[in-house]
Amino acid sequence: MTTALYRIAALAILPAAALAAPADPAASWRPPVEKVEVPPEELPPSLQKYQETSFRYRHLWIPRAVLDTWYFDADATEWPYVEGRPGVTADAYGLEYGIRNKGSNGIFYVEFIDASMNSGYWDDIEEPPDHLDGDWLEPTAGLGAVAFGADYAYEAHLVKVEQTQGAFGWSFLFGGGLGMAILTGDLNRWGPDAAGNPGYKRYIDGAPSDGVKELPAAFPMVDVNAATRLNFGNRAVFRIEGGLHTFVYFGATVGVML
Ligand SMILES: [Ca+2]
Ligand SMILES: [Ca+2]
Repeated sequence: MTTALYRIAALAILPAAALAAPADPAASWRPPVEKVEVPPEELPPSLQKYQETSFRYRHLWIPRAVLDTWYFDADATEWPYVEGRPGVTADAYGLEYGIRNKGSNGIFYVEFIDASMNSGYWDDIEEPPDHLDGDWLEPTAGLGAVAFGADYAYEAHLVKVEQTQGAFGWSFLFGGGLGMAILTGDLNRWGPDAAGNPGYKRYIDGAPSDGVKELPAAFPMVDVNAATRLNFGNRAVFRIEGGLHTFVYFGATVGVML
């Protein structure tokens, strides 16, 4: 009986003893893993994380070739009005908050898009052409949009700031993003009347407008961006950029790094 108890006790102790036994140091020795924690401020400047606040300006437009898809212009045979179709241009003034890390940039923006379109005659394309059924459109003073959105950009460093002892960096950025624009202001509209007077004649004659043109209350901002960026001493940044911001654009951004 006591022998059996000893055996049971031995069976219970054996695994515990095996676990407790000191491992053969020669068998288990591995070179220690060198896990060096570099403090973020000791990373090379081009690898550090930064925040940035910036002011930006962009000139936006819709290329005439794109508008030609839907509207006749002065080069159409029998274009009836003395002036050609107006251009669609705007100036956008925005604020940005940016966060960067190595080659990645996240940019959040809010901006006011101020339309700089002249009033004029917009003749829709149809077959056979009817050049007298177009609209005279006159923007109100506040025509534009308030836009906000987010962009991602990959950054390729040509000159890293640490290569110039922190004085200067130069990089290229490529990316895109999405946003939303809320339309402001209106386009007053003069169409043709039942007597066959075209919209431009009714406008010149001082007839009251037919109301405002139906426009979407909001539209998406679709961004495809290419930029070159100058970094002055990891303090100030200057970017020149262009691409697609729903409209075609080029612009510049000046900011401070935080
Ligand atoms: Ca028509
Ligand atoms: Ca037409």
